[in-house]
Amino acid sequence: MRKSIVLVEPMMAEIEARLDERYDVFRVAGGRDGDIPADNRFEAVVTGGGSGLPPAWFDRLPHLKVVAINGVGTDAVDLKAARDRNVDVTTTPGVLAGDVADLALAMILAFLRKVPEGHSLVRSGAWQGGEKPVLGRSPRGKRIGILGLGEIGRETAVRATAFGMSVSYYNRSDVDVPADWQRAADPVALATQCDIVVVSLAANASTENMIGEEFLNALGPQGILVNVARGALVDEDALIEALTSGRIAGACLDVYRDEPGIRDAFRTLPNVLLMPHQGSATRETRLAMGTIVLESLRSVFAGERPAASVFKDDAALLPRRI
Ligand code: 8YV
Repeated sequence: MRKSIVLVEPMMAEIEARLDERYDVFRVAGGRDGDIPADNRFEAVVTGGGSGLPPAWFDRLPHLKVVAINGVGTDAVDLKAARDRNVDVTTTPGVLAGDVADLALAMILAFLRKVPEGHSLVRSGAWQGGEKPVLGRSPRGKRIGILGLGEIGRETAVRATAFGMSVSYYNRSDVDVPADWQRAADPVALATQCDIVVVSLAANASTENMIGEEFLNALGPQGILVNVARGALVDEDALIEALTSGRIAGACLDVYRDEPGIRDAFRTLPNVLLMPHQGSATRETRLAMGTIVLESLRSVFAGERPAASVFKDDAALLPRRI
């Protein structure tokens, strides 16, 4: 009998076509739990890292075997509830870190070199009319701080060195790093010693609001905050205050606490660069992610433990790096 699955977020057409070939796919736009029929035989939910799974679905889906996340963040899925019910949870490891790091660097360079401002100046005709562009800042010699040295943080640091930046990092556990990368004692120390801090930590109870007033004060009036991880890591009230008062120079944000909703202030402040959660959004990477999702579903339905299961070891329920 064909398996029935729930698809929470649209995927690439090629991947959705494979899903439709193999399974009966029930599409729930935006993860509204009211849309799930009471009497259902859904055995899998395919969802995004940000969308996850509403907790109530565990009760609404009595036949659920796997939550396949098309991403690496597990913060929007209750892992303990899944494990208690013997529901596997899979992610897409090993394929997206490079793209997320590329976006972090793209935003940093765009911010420093005033790419959005220059684009608008030319588009509006103001440059042709004689208005002068403002000077940017060079990345060379800047100190970049990586908050969370997982795969994404590491890829970001390597790229930053190519633009002449020196690397500091904060990571809870010991990690092997090149000799010239400096380890900071804690996140505030990292902010103190850096010009730019990139947030690349997983969101969980112990990291929520890690970027608050104290951190932002330490980053200082020349400092730039870059978030490619999760909005929940940042106290957005404190960030808006710091951006408004000039206690930090700016922020480059790809993620927000209530996506796709964002705080009004972010839309009007001149010193922010905004992206709509596009870190992993390239055709190549989304294809690779979707391929892992397809393989995870295949293996669960074949009675195998998927290679991308987060329950391969007991560390799954502990705070982790991304
Ligand atoms: C994706 C993500 O944008 O990996 C994650 O956790 O949030 C992103 O890669 C998302 O999973 C697709 O919705």
